Amino acid sequence: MTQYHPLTEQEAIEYAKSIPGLFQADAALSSREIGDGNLNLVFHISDPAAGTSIILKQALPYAKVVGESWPLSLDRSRIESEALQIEGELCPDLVPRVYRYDTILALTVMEDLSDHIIMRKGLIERRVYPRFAGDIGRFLARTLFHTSDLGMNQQAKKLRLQQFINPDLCKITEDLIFDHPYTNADTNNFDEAIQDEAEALWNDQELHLEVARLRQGFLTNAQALLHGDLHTGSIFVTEHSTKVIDPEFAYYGPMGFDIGAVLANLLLNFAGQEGWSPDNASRSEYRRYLLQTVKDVWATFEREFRSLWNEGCVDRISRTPGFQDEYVRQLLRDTFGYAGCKMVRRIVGLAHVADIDTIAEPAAKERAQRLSLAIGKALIKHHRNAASIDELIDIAVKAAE
Ligand code: SR1
Ligand code: MG
Repeated sequence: MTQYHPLTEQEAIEYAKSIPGLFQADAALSSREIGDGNLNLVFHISDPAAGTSIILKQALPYAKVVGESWPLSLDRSRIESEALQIEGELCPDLVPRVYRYDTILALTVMEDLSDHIIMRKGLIERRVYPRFAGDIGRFLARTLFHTSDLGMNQQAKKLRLQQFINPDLCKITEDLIFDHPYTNADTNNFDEAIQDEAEALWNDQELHLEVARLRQGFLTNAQALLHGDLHTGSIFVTEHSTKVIDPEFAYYGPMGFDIGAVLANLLLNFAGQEGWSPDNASRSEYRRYLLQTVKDVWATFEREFRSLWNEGCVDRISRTPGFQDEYVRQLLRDTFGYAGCKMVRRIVGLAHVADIDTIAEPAAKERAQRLSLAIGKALIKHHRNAASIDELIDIAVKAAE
């Protein structure tokens, strides 16, 4: 196929068959478009007789969630496949295998992870993932360290930065996370019941100042190659395995943005526990699990990041005693701030999360929304003074009391 166009399910089969080694030539393949995200087509192609399958992900030239009025560059597909490749070199067990990238069709063919479940869904079902904190902490430490000036040659890093210039997707984040929730923007989307909360966000100058500082970091701090959208819908899990998918928002930005995304989404589920019903496992027990996971993610990240630094920092002057402690302290502060921004946007902004939106009882949903905003705002306001991950736990626990 020589020209870009969105594939049909049948064309996806023909495409899959044209790739040598994936399926038998005479296999009777079936194809389903299963994309439920905001931006892309996702085809699940399987050979039921052989029990084999693959995923074919194709970018659309606009944001699917809004429509053709919001054009988006197809280059994000290249960015996603190249980010997956780098992540795969650094953490082979934590990302799907990529079989092919097609520049013209803006399409990536990759491993099918249907034996896993999207983590957000798992958390909504109140499942427990014993490997998750260790795996994601290691993923964060390795991908962020090795793509930064600490872990790679600084001239090579500048060239890599060039490879990941991602203006359209950064613009989505700049608007939907760092701007629109703090003004009466058309894209905002919130329940009438929390109109008072939205207006409070629009008028809180102290909050705006902190968000402006965090936004500035997102715009200018090219610290490491980020995943860029590391929420629990971008992570597949089982009890024994963790796989990070969807790095189409990848760009060079502040490390705390990725770490904060993971923690924010655990905390959104924490807030969503307001939708608890007596036939589920105890709400407080599950909340303890979530908060312990938050602590373990940070602890693993910090331990692994420091050990990578101690064993392999490529920058002589960065090895000066005291600099590592200062650097990690700043990462913690950024993590608090970006986690807060990511919580606020999921309640009043364009794109929400199922952890909150699927709560059936309106009063419980409203409580969960208010709790998310309370935690998010407190994290943003406190972020420049953050000194320990325990403070984040305290903020969540106190807000839920
Ligand atoms: C228009 S895209 C909305 C959101 O979906 C993605 O997952 C990102 O989080 C983006 O902000
Ligand atoms: Mg995505």
